[in-house]
Amino acid sequence: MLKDVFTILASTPAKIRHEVAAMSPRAIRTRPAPGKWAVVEILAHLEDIEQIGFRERIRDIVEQDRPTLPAIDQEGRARALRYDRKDPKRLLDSWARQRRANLKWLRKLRPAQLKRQGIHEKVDEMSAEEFVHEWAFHDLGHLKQILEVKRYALFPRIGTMREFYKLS
Ligand code: NI
Repeated sequence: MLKDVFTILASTPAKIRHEVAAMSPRAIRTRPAPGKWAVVEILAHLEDIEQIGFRERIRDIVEQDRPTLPAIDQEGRARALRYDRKDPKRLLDSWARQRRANLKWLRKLRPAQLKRQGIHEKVDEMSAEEFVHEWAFHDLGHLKQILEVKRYALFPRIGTMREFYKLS
């Protein structure tokens, strides 16, 4: 099972790179709706959260005794770090590089380490293993989100067939 999770973690950066490569620079920066992230902001989020949201939390759980894991204000970070102004190519390169290193590190964790627990500020107990699963779950959620942004962009042009579709 963990092997399948590692396969997801190893493959998402290339999948997302593939989707983004087929978009115009303008489409990458266009928000699908007010308040919803453009693709560049999703990429910046993935790159930003790779260490603080996942690797560092798992590391703290493995190295400390039931550490408290602070919640992350992702909308606040998006504004403060100007996700919208970042360069998509650099973000993808940096994220993929971090991911390779993180996977190498993850594959060395032993079962006893994965069972260890931390206390998330908002949701309470989380094991290292649960975080590894959430990491892959999070990856796929954002891959899906990027596909949705691409799908939404087509919506105004599908004519009266719009009747049959609901945008969430
Ligand atoms: Ni996210």
